[in-house]
Amino acid sequence: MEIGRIVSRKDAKPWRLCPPERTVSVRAGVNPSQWLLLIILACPNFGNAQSAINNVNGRNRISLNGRWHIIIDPSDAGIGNWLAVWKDKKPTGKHDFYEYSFEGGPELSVPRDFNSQLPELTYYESTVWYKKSFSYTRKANKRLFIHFGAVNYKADVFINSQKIGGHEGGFTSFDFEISDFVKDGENTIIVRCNNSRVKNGIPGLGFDWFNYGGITRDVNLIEEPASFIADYFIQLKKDGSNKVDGWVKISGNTPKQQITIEIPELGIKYTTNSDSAGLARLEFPIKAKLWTPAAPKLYPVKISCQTDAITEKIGFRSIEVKDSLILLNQVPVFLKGINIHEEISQEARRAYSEKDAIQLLTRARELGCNFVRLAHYPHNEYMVRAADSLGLMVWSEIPVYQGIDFLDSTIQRKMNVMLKEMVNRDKNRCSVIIWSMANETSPSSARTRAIWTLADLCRSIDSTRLITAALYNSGLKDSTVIVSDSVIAKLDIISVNEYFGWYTPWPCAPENLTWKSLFHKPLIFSEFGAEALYGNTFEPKDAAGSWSEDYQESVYNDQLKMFQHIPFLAGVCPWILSDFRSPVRMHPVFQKGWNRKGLLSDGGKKKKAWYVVERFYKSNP
Ligand code: GCB
Repeated sequence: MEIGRIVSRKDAKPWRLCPPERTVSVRAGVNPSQWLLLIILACPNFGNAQSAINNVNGRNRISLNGRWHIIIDPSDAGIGNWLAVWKDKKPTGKHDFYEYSFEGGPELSVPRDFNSQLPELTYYESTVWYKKSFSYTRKANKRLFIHFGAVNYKADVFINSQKIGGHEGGFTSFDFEISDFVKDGENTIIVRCNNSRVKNGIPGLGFDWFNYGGITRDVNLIEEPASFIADYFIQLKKDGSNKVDGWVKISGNTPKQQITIEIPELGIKYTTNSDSAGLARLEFPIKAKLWTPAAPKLYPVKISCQTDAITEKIGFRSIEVKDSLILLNQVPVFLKGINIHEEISQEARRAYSEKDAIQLLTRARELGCNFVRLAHYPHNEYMVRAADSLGLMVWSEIPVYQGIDFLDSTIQRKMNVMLKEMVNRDKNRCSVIIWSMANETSPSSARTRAIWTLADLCRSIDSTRLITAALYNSGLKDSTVIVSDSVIAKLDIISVNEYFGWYTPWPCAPENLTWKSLFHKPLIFSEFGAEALYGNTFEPKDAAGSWSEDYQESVYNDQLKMFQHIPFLAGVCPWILSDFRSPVRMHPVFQKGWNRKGLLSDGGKKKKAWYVVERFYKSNP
């Protein structure tokens, strides 16, 4: 199965497939790059990609969360025709038996990773089959979709024993129209989830986090009218003109409709018309209270057409770079950040709920942050929605991580799909200010070409945000670091992961280390830090590279000394909020399968370095 690819049967209604008859004619006042955007968005299935329905919780939905029957299938035998687990056959007599059964076996909670639910699945990386039944009554003029928040890493979905599609990629949402597959009465959904590492997967074979598998996010049925508001983009333009720029997309048999956008608190009622492709462009002035971390104002916005209406809260802000400054609403802002993995360390599991999201982001606020980097993959939608309302700017990233083979011919298309899936879901979240294309990719011409392609694609579908990629810290000569990676040419922000004091010894006193850049752009330290086992007194302070809290604290103090001397520094982002599980961290005393660079321990306790960061953030408004 290729990443993000719909394998809908011929007779399905793949509403996101770009109909062959769809043509886009050039209208006056729309420039070529805007048309590229419209074409991409009018055909969300562009490049075989699948873009999921967004604002799921704002739609008419039936949750399929809860207990699901499972079959653990380590050798992935159930997919073959001999066993054919998706057929869910039941024996009819003594000589008619099947060597599997969902009934009588274990159950798991959905959403939630499978590894943390059963001891035998702790380090499991292969197939688990999931099954759930639901009853449904078909309705005239209604369409039904099944939507998955995420399945790590590959999913194959069967309704009533018929395959309806598949998806590759563990951190983005996807859906299928199942109107023609459901029947009145009881229906069965079976999902084959496989979290095996894949050489040409994204991420690839090696990564420094726990490979939690399964149906890790919400599952919903979504019922829509025959023609419905499939998608929309409503954000403030970048240029400080206080104009909303965007579009609305209708899916269905009455694509030409009058579309209305209402923002009652601002007295706005804007109308426009969609074209024969169901697409309407919007542009209108707005006098809103702009969203900031200190005052994260969100407005209820209603989007309606003759056949459908949908509401959600949207904030308005602009984000730009000017020389080496990042400007939020035209005012320079310093990003006081923290990296976060999507994990509840105290329970050694993937975060999956709104409560989890609020717990993680509340700790970031407590630290004094105005910014979070959601590492290293798109997090649950609850995170970005909570960031909107809690007032945290967000960096969102696709898992193009370290060992990706940019020479592999399938990689670019997979990355493009994943990027579009990430942007599609969160494009209306004002908290998201940065899209990151990658983390720590070794410089090569293939890699630079690939990231530039991603950056161009990203700009063509969202011109309102900033683009970056976290880079290795290279270019150290004596006591000077020269930032020179050519990939930066197409990025808005230079982001460097540096581990002076941990992986790299300080070449001189931190305050004497000079940073120079070949680019006139803002710099963020997207990672820095050191490991410490909470409460560790085993290693004295003076033992170099020790795992003590004191050593970690001293690394942070040294980093602050270095920051003072970098005029183009626009933000910092320590690695990381909390200790996190990572099987590659094998030190038997200090790590035991955990990366210990957290400012918080796996039990949620503050280490000494926490206070260094907190003081720095809170004393620098
Ligand atoms: C990095 C990676 C991050 C690792 C971290 C570490 O540079 O981006 O994924 O977890 O270093 O702790 O080594």
